[in-house]
Amino acid sequence: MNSHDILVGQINSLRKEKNAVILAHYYQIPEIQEIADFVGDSLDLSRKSAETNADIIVFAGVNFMAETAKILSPQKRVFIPDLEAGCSLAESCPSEEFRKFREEYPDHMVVSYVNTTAGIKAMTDITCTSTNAVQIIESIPKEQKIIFAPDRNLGNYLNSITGRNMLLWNGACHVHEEFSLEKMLAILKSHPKAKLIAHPECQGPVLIAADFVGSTSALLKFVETDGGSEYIVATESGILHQMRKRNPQKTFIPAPPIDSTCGCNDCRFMKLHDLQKIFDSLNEEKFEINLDMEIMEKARKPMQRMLELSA
Ligand code: CIZ
Repeated sequence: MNSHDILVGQINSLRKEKNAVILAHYYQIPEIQEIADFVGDSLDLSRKSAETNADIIVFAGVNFMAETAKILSPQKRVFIPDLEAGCSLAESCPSEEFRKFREEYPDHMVVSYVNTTAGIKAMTDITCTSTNAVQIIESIPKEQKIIFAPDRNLGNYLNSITGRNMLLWNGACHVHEEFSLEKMLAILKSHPKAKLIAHPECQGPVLIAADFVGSTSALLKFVETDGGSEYIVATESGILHQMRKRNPQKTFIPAPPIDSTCGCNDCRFMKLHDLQKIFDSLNEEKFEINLDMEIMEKARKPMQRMLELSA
């Protein structure tokens, strides 16, 4: 047995002994996706967190996702393998600044993307993910004014799809902002049969050039059902693992970032986790997510509304 198999064996024993589950986002490294009890996007993972009978959830994702699991399952213990796994998008929307912004528009309701801190969720009327955003927004009467936070690219895209004029918070995800349209067009030139598929957190010109735009789950579904054979994928590169696994006959090319030396199409926060840290998290019961009770109560309501609407 090699050291990887030994470590996986130890993780398996611990998760059984402690009645724990490992939830992993599609942006995690392949080794983690392979050992997780469940792999998915934020919406799937929120549902799993709310449903699981486990006593412990080890969340291989970024902080806001582990917080979401705690908010939906406050009686469970939720751990994140590396405490530094933040999210540039969630951090682009600090609570105090957002509170002031919201106070300037008292007649607007707040729709926030789940990629926010618990503090922002507590000031939100309904959350959404990139998978259900159109459905959530279309459930709101047309005359109701809306603030959308925190991603301006997703917000602009949603305005164009739904015909709304939502007021947008000026936040963005460092991974999706960094893709180079010029480099993608150059790849398309040398791979004329390839299709460009992009996440709606990408900038407008990338979305206009894309053959298909969707959340990670929608991108996965698209490549499984589409007749093409080659795809340039403009989102975090972790998703390529599931794409290749489910479609071994097709070719997937990660979209390049502007600065190719910075490796920006990998989220450095998502990629902080590894198998050893998952083992340590289970073994030493670290790092536990603890949130203020009042914030959790307030943050749960917009999430439950979202889950009910997208059931
Ligand atoms: O909602 C999520 O899980 C994220 C961050 C991306 C996506 O589209 O799934």
